[in-house]
Amino acid sequence: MLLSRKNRKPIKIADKQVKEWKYAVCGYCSTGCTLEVGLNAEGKPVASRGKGGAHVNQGKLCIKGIFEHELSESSGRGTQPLIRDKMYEDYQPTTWDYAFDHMASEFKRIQDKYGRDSVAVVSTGQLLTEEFYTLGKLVRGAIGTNNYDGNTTLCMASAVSGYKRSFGSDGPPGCYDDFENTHCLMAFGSNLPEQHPIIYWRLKEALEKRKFPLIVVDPRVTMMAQFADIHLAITPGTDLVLLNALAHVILQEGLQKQDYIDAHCNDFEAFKATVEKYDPTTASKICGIDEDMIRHVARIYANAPSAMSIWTMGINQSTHGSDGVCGINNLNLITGNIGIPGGTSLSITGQCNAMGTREWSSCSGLPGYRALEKEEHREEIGKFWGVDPEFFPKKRGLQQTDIFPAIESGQIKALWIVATNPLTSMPNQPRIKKALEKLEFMVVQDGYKDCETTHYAHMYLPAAVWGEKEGVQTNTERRVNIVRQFVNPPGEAKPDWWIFNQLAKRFENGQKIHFPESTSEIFDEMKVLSKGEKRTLDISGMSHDLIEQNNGLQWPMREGQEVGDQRLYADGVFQTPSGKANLLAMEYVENNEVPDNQFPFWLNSGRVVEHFHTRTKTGKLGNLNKFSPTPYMEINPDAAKDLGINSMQYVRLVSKRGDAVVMAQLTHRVPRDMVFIPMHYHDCVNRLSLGLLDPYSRQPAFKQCAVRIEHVDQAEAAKLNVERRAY
Ligand SMILES: Nc1nc2c(c(=O)[nH]1)N[C@H]1C(S)=C(S)[C@@H](COP(=O)(O)OP(=O)(O)OC[C@H]3O[C@@H](n4cnc5c(=O)[nH]c(N)nc54)[C@H](O)[C@@H]3O)O[C@H]1N2
Ligand SMILES: Nc1nc2c(c(=O)[nH]1)N[C@H]1C(S)=C(S)[C@@H](COP(=O)(O)OP(=O)(O)OC[C@H]3O[C@@H](n4cnc5c(=O)[nH]c(N)nc54)[C@H](O)[C@@H]3O)O[C@H]1N2
Ligand code: SF4
Ligand SMILES: [Mo]
Repeated sequence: MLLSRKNRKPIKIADKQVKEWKYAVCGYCSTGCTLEVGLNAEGKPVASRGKGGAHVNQGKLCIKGIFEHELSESSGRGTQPLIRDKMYEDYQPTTWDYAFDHMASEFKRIQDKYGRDSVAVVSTGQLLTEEFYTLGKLVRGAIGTNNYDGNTTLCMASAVSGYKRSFGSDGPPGCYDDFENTHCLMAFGSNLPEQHPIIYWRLKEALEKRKFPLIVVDPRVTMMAQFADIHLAITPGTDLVLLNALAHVILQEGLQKQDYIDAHCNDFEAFKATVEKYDPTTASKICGIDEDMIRHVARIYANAPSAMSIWTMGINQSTHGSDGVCGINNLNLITGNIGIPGGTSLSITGQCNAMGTREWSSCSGLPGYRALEKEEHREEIGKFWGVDPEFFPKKRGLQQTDIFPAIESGQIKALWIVATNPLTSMPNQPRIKKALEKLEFMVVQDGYKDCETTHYAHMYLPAAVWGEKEGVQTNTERRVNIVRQFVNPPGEAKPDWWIFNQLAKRFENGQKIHFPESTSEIFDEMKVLSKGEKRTLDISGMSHDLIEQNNGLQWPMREGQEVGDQRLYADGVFQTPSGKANLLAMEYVENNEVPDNQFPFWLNSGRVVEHFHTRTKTGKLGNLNKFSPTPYMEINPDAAKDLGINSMQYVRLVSKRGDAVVMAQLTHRVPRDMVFIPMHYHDCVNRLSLGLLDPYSRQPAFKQCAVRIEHVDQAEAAKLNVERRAY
């Protein structure tokens, strides 16, 4: 029955009774949306809203941001330090003092017995930048192990490596405003509408004002591909071939900016000789893209007054991830598209503070993009911290993906995991489990005590998470923004920086080095270290308060500047010894595990909009988890028909490493010879993945391996799914 207009009840949004709004930057992805969290009269977070006028998001948030305040009441949080003698025994509560004493004494015992590097530390892209700096100081300056890295090796390592090889330094050179200026955008293995929804919104806004071609390279028909003008459904793992072929066409047709190349690039001749071999006819047979389409795209890109490329995990997580990044940089260098409005190589970063760890954690060297390999940098930091520079190693140690094999081989005996969940997120999980069982001592420091990796530890340290501590994060466009504390951590959980400070006191050097007692003081210390005429990473013009007043500030921002620089390399001067960028000549080597008769499907993996990573957060929020609570795969309906698989039926996937049971979702998003599984579920995609490593970045090729599909008993599979999370 239709209600008359008079009787209609307007939709009423419940009044949340917000008494105060607190400033924060989102703690999920690297877009860096500014938001405000509403507190009620009791100080309880009851709402989140995008901050109007904030440069990045202008009042908008995606679904994760909208419900972010609900995290303050989520289950599974750790409230006191826990300890046990042996893996698999029950944990017992302990005091912070005992936990620190025990941890330091175990680390020292193991270091005395097996050498300093037998203790490994693996961190994250999700701490505050001040916390990263403090952890680096503790590990490099006091504990003194060289086997120190972060989960960014699973994520951004190829981008970092590629930037360093091409431009002499890390640091994304572009910004979101480039969308407003560009005349062509090419996106490689990046699904913005789901993974960076507000960056996508910025792109869409720009496209609505002024149309320009959008070209998407992805083997799946992602949401981004559906919005594209041209979708290049590339054969997995072959982006370098496409990139070399695009360069081939540009040089052959004389479309390059020769003046820019002559003035600002090294090694043009060697580069030219290599790409000469990648003619579109040959390339198309490898990368699966029609040869005329390759020519067409090359012409559009090179003829645009300005053109930009963005990329994310489809490039980085590959056996030639670093080469792929350099290939993108090559393309932009030869077309003169670096450092100009709308012309850039912009790596879309992953976690909320993946940039902060690259800049300040000392994982890959020393703070502020300094290198262990450079004597002057060791001297400078040694003097600044008050430690003997000889205490520092002279080159970088193992990365995360090499640390686990080193546990296997007995080289590493103790492991400290900070804010990452490798049992779910590392490739080849069966091998990771076996490695962890070999450790003499393992500590997990996480906001959630129920994260899967805790099952393998001897000690668990409860950390404060987003909104329970104060400090900065850097987003994809080098914008530093601040999270203010708006709620207290539960029970005895403590901010990570406080935990690092307390542990430092238990080490000889740690007693000599100054560890400030607040994050704003830590930030001031970083400012001093960032100063320098030639340094791109200069934050000396910023302060916590200025950052909030401006809704985030970009680096470099030197003392005296009102805001930071939007772009790097606008002057065409790069961070290499010659000041010129390197054009890199790179051959494609076929080295993936590819489908065969026994394992006929490509296994691709990635993300969906409602979940974040291993679901320690989003799996707990009904408003997000309800959209995809069950592990599933995308499979093409034609392939499903051949195998007799119906929609919503459970199947078993099998690879050479292991097996996983998932539900089938029939969709044309994937080609007939590929399945796609969201990475978010435990005991799922990474039981199958191989994770061959890129030779430069050591990043795993999560996106490529081979599987077969088998039928399973439906009732048994459903039961397994209920039990899966409770193990
Ligand atoms: N909702 C949500 N957002 C997130 C995250 C999250 O967990 N959830 N995580 C954040 C983090 S840490 C990251 S790193 C980013 C990741 O952001 P994205 O990289 O955009 O996300 P993915 O889904 O991992 O992978 C992107 C695409 O790479 C494609 N791909 C696979 N193989 C190839 C290939 O050989 N070549 C090309 N060109 N493409 C290929 C896949 O089909 C997939 O569509 O997202 C961030 N944002
Ligand atoms: N198959 C497959 N695997 C993948 C990927 C893929 O595309 N496919 N992507 C890879 C990528 S790009 C990434 S980035 C990784 C992510 O992999 P992980 O880093 O393992 O994922 P998270 O679930 O984000 O783990 C972060 C942990 O930190 C905790 N935490 C959050 N905030 C804080 C804090 O402030 N302090 C402390 N101490 N703890 C905190 C969370 O509770 C969580 O347990 O996964 C990788 N694995
Ligand atoms: S786009 Fe990223 S930063 Fe913005 S609200 Fe969503 S998860 Fe947070
Ligand atoms: Mo990531």
